Amino acid sequence: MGRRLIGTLAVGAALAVTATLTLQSTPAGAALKPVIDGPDTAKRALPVVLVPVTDGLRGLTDIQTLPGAAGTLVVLTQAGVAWRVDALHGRKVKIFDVDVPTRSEQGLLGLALHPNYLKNKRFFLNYSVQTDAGRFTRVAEWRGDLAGDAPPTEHAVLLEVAQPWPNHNAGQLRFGPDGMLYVGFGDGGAANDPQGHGQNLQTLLGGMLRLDVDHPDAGKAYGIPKDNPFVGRADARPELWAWGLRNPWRYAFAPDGRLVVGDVGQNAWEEITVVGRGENHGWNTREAAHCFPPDSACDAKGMVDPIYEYPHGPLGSSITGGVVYGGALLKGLAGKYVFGDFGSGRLWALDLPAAGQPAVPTDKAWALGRFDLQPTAFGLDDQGELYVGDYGAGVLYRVRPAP
Ligand SMILES: [Ca+2]
Repeated sequence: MGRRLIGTLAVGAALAVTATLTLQSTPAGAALKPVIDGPDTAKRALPVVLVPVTDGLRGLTDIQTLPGAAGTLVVLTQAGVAWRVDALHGRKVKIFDVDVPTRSEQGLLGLALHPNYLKNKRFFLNYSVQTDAGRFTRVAEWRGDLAGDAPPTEHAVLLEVAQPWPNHNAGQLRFGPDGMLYVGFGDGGAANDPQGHGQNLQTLLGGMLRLDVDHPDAGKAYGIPKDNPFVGRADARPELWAWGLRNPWRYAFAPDGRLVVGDVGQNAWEEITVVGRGENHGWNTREAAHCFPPDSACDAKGMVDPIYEYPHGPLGSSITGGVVYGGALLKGLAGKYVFGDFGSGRLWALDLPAAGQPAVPTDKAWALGRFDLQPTAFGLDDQGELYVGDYGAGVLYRVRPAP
């Protein structure tokens, strides 16, 4: 790619515009074309192509917008490297790395910039730690300029939560429109939630936490927001905002402020759920909108069902939650929630139901295509344009309309 640009530029400055177009339309490999097949043929289609931006990102785990520089992203890999990617030119620079275990779903899993990052250079990381004492999820505040040359450093540890197994660590971090940091935890791992963390309010596992990183409580690196639902209750952790989650691997806030979570299912159902204050999202009594185990007569009283679900099978086996599209290139996707499945490589878009409306039937999503892809993360650049990361091949793709 670089050789091609240099070669074209060498012909003369008059070709510089051509060279730029060539660079943007044919980076690092051929675009992936959509296949709409199987159960997706019953859906409305919005086919897209995936144009490679850059490769060398094997084990890609997170894609975040870096404000202040057009088309710039921060991309994480499971092995612990944070890359700065110039998506307009397909270039990437290693910013820093973290020494992490990578067995199963352990690793460097999520990054969130403080809402005032451009001024205070504070950001937050979610990564795995393994010591003689066991496995942990660490959420830590880091400080430094992600656009600069000096590597940032860890400033304070907010949380270090024991993880009984190496899977179901969740890993996303997001600031809400309320300025609070939302930290999702899986159920601790193995299968079927053997220790019952999902329905236990005294553990952070299986929960969505809400932390105030600007007003720390005495002796802590974060504060408990006074309006968290379990403040003052002896039988529940005050960090919890919601519970009953299995593995909220990826989640994001919609422009209307709702927290939209892709909660990975067990053996039968994948789900998208809107997580609100004090809500019980069902696991391990419910798998999406169904009793768990499937032959049980579960009591779902007080539990919140997902807004969307799909069964395991040709559609997939492991949801990767996405983002609400906010760009200009993909006109059909405006305002839609874009997500995918890690197992099938299918991408979809959903019109989020109005607040308070019930689950959307499975045929109401839009099919974007099936690709040779293991999607682990979706991201938006500063223009709201959409990217998706391939875990296995380590390629970052820009999503474009199909010709
Ligand atoms: Ca659920």
